[in-house]
Amino acid sequence: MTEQDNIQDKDEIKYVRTTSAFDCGGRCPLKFHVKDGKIIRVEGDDLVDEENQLRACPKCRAIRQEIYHPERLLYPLKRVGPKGEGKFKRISWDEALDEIAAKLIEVKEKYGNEAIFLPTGGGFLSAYHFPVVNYIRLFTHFGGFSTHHGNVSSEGAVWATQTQYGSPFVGHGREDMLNSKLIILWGWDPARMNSGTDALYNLVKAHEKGAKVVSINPRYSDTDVIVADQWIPIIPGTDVAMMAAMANVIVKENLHNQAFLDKYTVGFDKFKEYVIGQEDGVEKTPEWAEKICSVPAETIRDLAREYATTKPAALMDCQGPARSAMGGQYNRGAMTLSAMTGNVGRKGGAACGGLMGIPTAHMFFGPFIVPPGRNPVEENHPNRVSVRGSLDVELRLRTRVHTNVMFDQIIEGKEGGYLYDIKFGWFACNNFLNQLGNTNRNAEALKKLDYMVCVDLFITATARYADIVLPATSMAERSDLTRPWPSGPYFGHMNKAIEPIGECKHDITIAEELAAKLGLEKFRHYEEDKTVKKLWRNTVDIKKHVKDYNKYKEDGIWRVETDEPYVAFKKQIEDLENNPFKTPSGKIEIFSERVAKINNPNLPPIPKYLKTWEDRNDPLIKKYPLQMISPHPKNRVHSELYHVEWLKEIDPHRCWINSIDAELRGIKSGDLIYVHNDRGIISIEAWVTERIIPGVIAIHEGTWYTPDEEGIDRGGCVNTLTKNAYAPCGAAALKTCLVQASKEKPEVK
Ligand SMILES: Nc1nc2c(c(=O)[nH]1)N[C@H]1C(S)=C(S)[C@@H](COP(=O)(O)OP(=O)(O)OC[C@H]3O[C@@H](n4cnc5c(=O)[nH]c(N)nc54)[C@H](O)[C@@H]3O)O[C@H]1N2
Ligand SMILES: Nc1nc2c(c(=O)[nH]1)N[C@H]1C(S)=C(S)[C@@H](COP(=O)(O)OP(=O)(O)OC[C@H]3O[C@@H](n4cnc5c(=O)[nH]c(N)nc54)[C@H](O)[C@@H]3O)O[C@H]1N2
Ligand SMILES: [Mo]
Repeated sequence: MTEQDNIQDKDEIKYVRTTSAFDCGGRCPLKFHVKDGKIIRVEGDDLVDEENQLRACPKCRAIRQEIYHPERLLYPLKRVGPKGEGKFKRISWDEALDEIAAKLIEVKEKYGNEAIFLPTGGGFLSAYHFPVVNYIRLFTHFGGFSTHHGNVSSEGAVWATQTQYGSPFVGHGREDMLNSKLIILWGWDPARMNSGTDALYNLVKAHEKGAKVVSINPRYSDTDVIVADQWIPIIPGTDVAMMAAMANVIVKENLHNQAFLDKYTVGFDKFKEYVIGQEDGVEKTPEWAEKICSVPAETIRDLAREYATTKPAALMDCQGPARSAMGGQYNRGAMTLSAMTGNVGRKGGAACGGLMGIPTAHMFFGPFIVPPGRNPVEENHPNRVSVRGSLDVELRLRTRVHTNVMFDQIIEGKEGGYLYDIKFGWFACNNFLNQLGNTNRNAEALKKLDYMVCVDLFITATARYADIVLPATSMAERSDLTRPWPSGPYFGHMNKAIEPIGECKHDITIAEELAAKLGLEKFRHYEEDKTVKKLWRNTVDIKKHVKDYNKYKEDGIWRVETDEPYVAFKKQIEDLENNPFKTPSGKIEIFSERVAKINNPNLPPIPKYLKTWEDRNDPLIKKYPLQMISPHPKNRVHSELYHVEWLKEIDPHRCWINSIDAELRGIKSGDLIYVHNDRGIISIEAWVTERIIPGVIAIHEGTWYTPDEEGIDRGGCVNTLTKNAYAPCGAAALKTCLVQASKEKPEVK
């Protein structure tokens, strides 16, 4: 079947069914109306009855505005002004690639391949031809490159699930919520951050069916507005104190499922010693927790009893609170409560762990085009050790810098104790200047680079620092297979609907053309259309389910028929002997020997509440009395779609601030305020609301860093304020941050 067969003629309008590949938890099936080679309209799923449709999100509905945005990059550009200023001139592909190739050869000769730095990122991550893989191939052929470790997104949750279950596939099919009697949203807000295209719909249905919904969140979230029967506000970063207190109540009142714990877990006794105070002489009572997390002791007690006695109950944790200085403890605490109540592997329960992946639909990072062997820079590094199965993040950091300090390495290099001196940066599929902690410092780092290339669809905040910017095609100009995160199960098929706009190219082509300039003859070439089908044929996971490729392609989606929703660890719970957990003990490890061996008090072998820097105990709180959280935006995917006016209207960029904090500072809704700390100053509109607790402000991540002459970020990028730091478990600590807010302009340092 050809591309054309997929497109039917009807009054000159052709319909192309497809799915997006954003780095967000949804995967919306879309129907493009194409006329004269242009997309004139976008519709959602209409292939099945209303009840079963996967309704497209606002971002996908507005996708035309992104594809045809006047600021979309059309040609290769060369920087003509100072770095960061944003002045570029058009050049030809040949000129651009010749210059880049010459620079690469020069850097390699002068400094070695380690000086070439290749970060990954979230752009187009949910498609199989993940563009960064092509640059990995390219630089591997070229003799190697340096990169980073630590998924900026989910490292806390990944570490926690590896520790406790030995697997990140902890999700249930979303329909399984209809089997729950109690659903606890512990930092989960699927009305805002897409967490499966069918997540909110099934949550609402479960609520209508009678499930009680309780939310534990410093703010009254959009999801709470729709379904929460009870909102329990909590101080950010203190969840594990409340979890330990719930465990304390459950143990003291003998409400735990001892038979489940005996059969499926190891180390519960150690955790019990901690919660009843035998370990450190401090009993983790609800009164103890109240002083830390501000949740009244009675509320904790009631919820503990309700959670332990309502069966089945789904505790839904997520990744956000784990993207913090205490990192994975939060997910470990949740998993432990789930085991104590026997909710793991059960219909209507939840294994917790924050990742929510289901293996059939997830197709976890299986890029078809694999690099030709290992990266020589790492392979030959004297400090390289085998890290298979290790939970010690420091071992992984022997050959790679941590993601959230990658810019520090650029500034400080070997002299500053980092691994490499970086000279050349290749940025594609990320806007990391904007998306990693301490953006002002990140900008200094990019100014210091000898040479930088950025491949993107827009001149992003990061791209403004590049020497050469290369234009990439959008999802409408490509074909691919796409993966939903936790929902379904279903598989997506992206279908090319229009020809590349301007001189945009697929990242595969860019890598191939540069390989030719570099004389890398062995670099394999791929034809997009052919590889997509081959990809389907060679991927057992999809092939097993998708029997009719032509229909899959034509529909842009293949729904997998299942008798009942997927339940994580069902096999383990039904027959542990033949299906052990993938941990060393074969059981759920509430106490982890592997973690104990690391011997770091800030990385305990059982889940614990830990104090951190920039929490309310930090003396810095006197100067910066507000905790800042930075949830994901409902109208963007991080910084993607930032330009789209329709989406800006949905949710204007504002700082949520409680009336008590606002009044203290003379702030009213609509005021332009300054939010600041020692790392930077942003200006942003205030929104005074009771939907956030006093002492906490919320600003959505992803608006673009736009410093003025004084250095005040007028774009209101949260990471101008966050810290370039990581947790002992490797999580990027982006949610741990103290700030001050004021109407007056603070002194600019
Ligand atoms: N629309 C949209 N959807 C997305 C994305 C997007 O950018 N836009 N990004 C996708 C990606 S890459 C990811 S990783 C996921 C992100 O999913 P998450 O990282 O889980 O989402 P966040 O929005 O950061 O946080 C979720 C909730 O936690 C609350 N919260 C913050 N701090 C605390 C705390 O200390 N304790 C508790 N109990 N709650 C807290 C916040 O108020 C928020 O409501 O979303 C995905 N979906
Ligand atoms: N303060 C704070 N910061 C955060 C978070 C937070 O919760 N709080 N969340 C973190 C999380 S979970 C994540 S995942 C990261 C995301 O961090 P990033 O991955 O840096 O975020 P995006 O804004 O999605 O950037 C993706 C870029 O890729 C480009 N792109 C898209 N498709 C393609 C393509 O096919 N080819 C090329 N070459 N480029 C393409 C897009 O235009 C966009 O500029 O942000 C993190 N940052
Ligand atoms: Mo993420």
